[in-house]
Amino acid sequence: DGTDTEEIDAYLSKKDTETSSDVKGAAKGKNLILISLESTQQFVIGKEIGGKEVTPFLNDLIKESFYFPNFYHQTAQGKTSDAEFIIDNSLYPLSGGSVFVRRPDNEFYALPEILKEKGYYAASFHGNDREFWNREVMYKTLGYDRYFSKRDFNVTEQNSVNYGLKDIPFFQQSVPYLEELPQPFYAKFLTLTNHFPFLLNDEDKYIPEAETEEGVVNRYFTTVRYTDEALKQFFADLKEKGLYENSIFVLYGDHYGISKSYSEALGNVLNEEINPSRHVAMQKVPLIIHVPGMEGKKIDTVGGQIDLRPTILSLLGVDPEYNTLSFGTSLFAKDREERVIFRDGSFVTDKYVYTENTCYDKKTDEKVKRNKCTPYFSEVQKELGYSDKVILGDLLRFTGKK
Ligand code: GP9
Ligand code: MN
Repeated sequence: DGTDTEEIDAYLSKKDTETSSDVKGAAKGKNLILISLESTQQFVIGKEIGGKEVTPFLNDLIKESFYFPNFYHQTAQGKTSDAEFIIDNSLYPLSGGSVFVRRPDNEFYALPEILKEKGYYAASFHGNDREFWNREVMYKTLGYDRYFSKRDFNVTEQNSVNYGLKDIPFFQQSVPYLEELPQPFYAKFLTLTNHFPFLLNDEDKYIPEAETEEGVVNRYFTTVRYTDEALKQFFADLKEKGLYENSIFVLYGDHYGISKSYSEALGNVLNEEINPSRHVAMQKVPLIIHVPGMEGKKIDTVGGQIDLRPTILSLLGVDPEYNTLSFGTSLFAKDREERVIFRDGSFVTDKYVYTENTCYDKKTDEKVKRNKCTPYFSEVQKELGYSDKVILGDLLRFTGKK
């Protein structure tokens, strides 16, 4: 009810660090192109397999982009849909199921709705069936004007693999649609090829597979490499069509691709032993924000998907008052609290990692006394609890700006 809203508002207002950013409004009025990189974890960046780069295009793009090497996914059972939900709403996912499936009738005040107030058009692109993750319904709730899904693309047996349309034809076929959108637009692209169990036709393998005892781990790097190629072609197409200069690009990994059960094989490829603290580090996903014309910069701040909406709004120069009931803070803000909270109550700070009821030193990954982590406990629980209240109590009915 209203009391909850006030209490949560009061808590969240203490987080606002917007004023200290120096890129605020740097991309005002530009198109926003968001690219969700299916199952892409940060360890592929700069990595080589058989002497070949796994992400040659991204490695180059990073040099001319804001790059956040300490950025984590925060998804739970809703996987891709959780990532979409977190980013558009700056709320945590639920601990069970997907908000897309469980709460499509809620009132939200999501990124598409916010940007539409600034004259934007919002569309999502994805080569799978439109009902998957209840997107067809939830996208309307979140304010998307148009969903380009499988039925909008030419999908054949030849140009698909695993869940659907391969990433290269997906981007190729999307460009003509993108050209027709009213500008400025917010366009979201969900890649698909790098999905478990990472299947690929031979002609799409640009690098050899890794050599461990787990096929899943071995194939993972080749499918990531394929998506990298798709991105390269997409950027080239956008430049040719004149859509590049007027746009900013936000590329992020949606969640892990290699689950805990493959830790041993993954550890072999990465030359390390993956203890619980390192397993948390494996939840880092790439975050690349590319603003044509702006110089590249590595930003080390610890953050997560929940911080993306305020980060994007800041860059686009949208007044923070539109960032209603937001649990994140702009990654560009200099005085932000460095912390990321996971759905299961694990968390990472600038110094510590807390997971499986154990506190670790982040630098050494060694166990440390529990009392190093206890000061964060109540805040972590409070934050997850408040976010749940917003979703389960449908609190944006009372507070969303319309
Ligand atoms: C399917 C795509 C992948 O449409 O979102 O689903 P995931 O299993 O990663 O949530
Ligand atoms: Mn996914």
